[in-house]
Amino acid sequence: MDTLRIDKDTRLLVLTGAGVSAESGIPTFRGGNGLWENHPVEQVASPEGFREDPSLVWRFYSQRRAGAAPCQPNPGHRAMAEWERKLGDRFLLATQNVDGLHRVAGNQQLVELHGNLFTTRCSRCTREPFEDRLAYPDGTVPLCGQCGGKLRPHIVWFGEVLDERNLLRVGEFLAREDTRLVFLAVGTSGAVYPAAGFVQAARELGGETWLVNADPADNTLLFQHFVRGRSGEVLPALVTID
Ligand code: BV8
Ligand code: ZN
Repeated sequence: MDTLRIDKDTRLLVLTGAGVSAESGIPTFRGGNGLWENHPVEQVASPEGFREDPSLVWRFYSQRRAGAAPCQPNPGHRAMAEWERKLGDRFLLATQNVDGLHRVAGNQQLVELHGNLFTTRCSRCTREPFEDRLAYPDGTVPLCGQCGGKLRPHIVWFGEVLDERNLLRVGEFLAREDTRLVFLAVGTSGAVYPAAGFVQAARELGGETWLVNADPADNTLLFQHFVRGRSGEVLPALVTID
């Protein structure tokens, strides 16, 4: 198997998707054919879906909270935490996952591009998003204690823009000139933007590009290296850090 060597003059940007949490027992999007109870995920994970049927959306997220709560990081998550410990500020992890397992594994230089499953905010007032691990009973739409508005998961839905600060952090790490860039994508089908566009940006900046995935992704051809396999098995041995 190819190995990815990171020397003293190199920085590493990692992008992860649902595939890295599959071995922790969290279903992927592709695995379910993009469907949840026959609803296209884009439908329940969208502002339109919430406007039309907020209790359906809360049932979707409550089920995912209940499903994800007992799950633990796998060797793939732990390998990325180890890389951060060794590389310090020459490491950044951007995830599309909302399960929070990277933080549990110990990563702190972490950008949760699409939000967090166990955080809630108000859809009306500007109160701070807050930790909320509750799985609400079917049909319940929790209301805000401050303004009475509907509460919603603090998650980036389809059709909603990502937090500018998160995109800026990734953009600044990509554009640094003090070291050589390596971009590694893991467990992602490369179907959802803007995350799926990071590899193109890395290439344009002369970065070396790697993909670790169980199957070919929609953008496999944009990567110089494709290691086919399960991230929990591949990642621990993939990277050597000088
Ligand atoms: C936005 C939170 C401004 C919700 C998510 C450009 C072109 C085309 C479309 C667009 C575009 N720009 C914007 C869009 C629209 C849209 C988009 O990309 N649509 C797609 C479907 C075409 N993007 C947006 O709406 C974004 N907002 O751009 O705002 C705007 C708005 C409108 C129009 C223009 C601009 C917001 C996107 C974020 C949406 N929220 N998640 C929730 O989780 O509930 S996205 C969600 O789906 C995930 O976070 C993730 O991003 C994506 C799923 O992809 P993956 O994580 O890759 O998972 P998947 O199951 O697909 O693949 C898993 C892979 O792992 C597989 O390949 C499998 O082989 C592999 N695997 C499995 N097991 C393992 C493994 N690999 C290794 N080891 C294993 N064990
Ligand atoms: Zn409120």
